Amino acid sequence: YVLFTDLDGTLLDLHTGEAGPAAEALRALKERGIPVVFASAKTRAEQEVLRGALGVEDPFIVENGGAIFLPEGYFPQKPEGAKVREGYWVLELGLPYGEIRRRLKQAEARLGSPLVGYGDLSAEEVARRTGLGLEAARWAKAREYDETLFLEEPVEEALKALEAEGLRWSHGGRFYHAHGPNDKGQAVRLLKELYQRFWGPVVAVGLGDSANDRPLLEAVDLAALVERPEGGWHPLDLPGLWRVPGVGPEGFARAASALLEGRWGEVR
Ligand code: 2M8
Ligand code: MG
Ligand code: MG
Repeated sequence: YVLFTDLDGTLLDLHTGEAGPAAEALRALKERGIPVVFASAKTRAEQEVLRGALGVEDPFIVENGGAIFLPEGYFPQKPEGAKVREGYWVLELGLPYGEIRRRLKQAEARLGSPLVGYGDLSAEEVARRTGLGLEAARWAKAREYDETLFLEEPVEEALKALEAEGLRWSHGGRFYHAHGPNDKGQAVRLLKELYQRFWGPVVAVGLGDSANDRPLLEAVDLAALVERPEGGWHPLDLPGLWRVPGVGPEGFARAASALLEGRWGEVR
């Protein structure tokens, strides 16, 4: 097994950012040699902090599939096309942040009203609008492949303006994101192929909570949604999808134990 998981609202409580019971589940998975791959809208900087705190040492997918970071030497050979950077092999699937920002400015001109993203705001302002602490807001602002936007409803015109500039968008549970042609699913598929090439056949397991997890859940062999804080599951429908009881990290922990105990999908 290789477990691919979303962070906010899945491994982490959507509001407090705490892993709670999921921290223990991560230890159990590690003990059994099951890699846990974070697949999130969060930046490399944000994920590095979490990896440190939670003792996770596997590859990770940043900014809605913008890039895959593999610790250098994780596989016996550097994957084709990977760049060596700061102790990582990096597979880039997205557009550079600077290019996204440039296209957003063009989309703004097309739209005739501002498209406000993290790059337009101070860390203090990002902290205020997201509820992140100031330091965490700085890590969230360290974007490389995706811009988080504060859009006001109705969003249709704004999203059309992004598309007209060749950008794609996703919704991360709280915010809209503008990015290149990437999504979490492409990154998951590519990384699964690498695991299979170097380790042999693997069963890919995926956990998520919201709309931007659809591509991830479609890319795996066993998919599950955890509950949302408002109760119930995101209205996603996929064949074989397991709707795990338990909000965020509670659901994560339950799904992880089920996997380890060979009773995946049994609790409803
Ligand atoms: C944004 O991502 C979340 C999902 O993970 C969202 O869109 O709801 C990103 O800016 C991320 O980097 C940041 O940590 C998070 C804070 O809530 O918001
Ligand atoms: Mg989420
Ligand atoms: Mg996410």
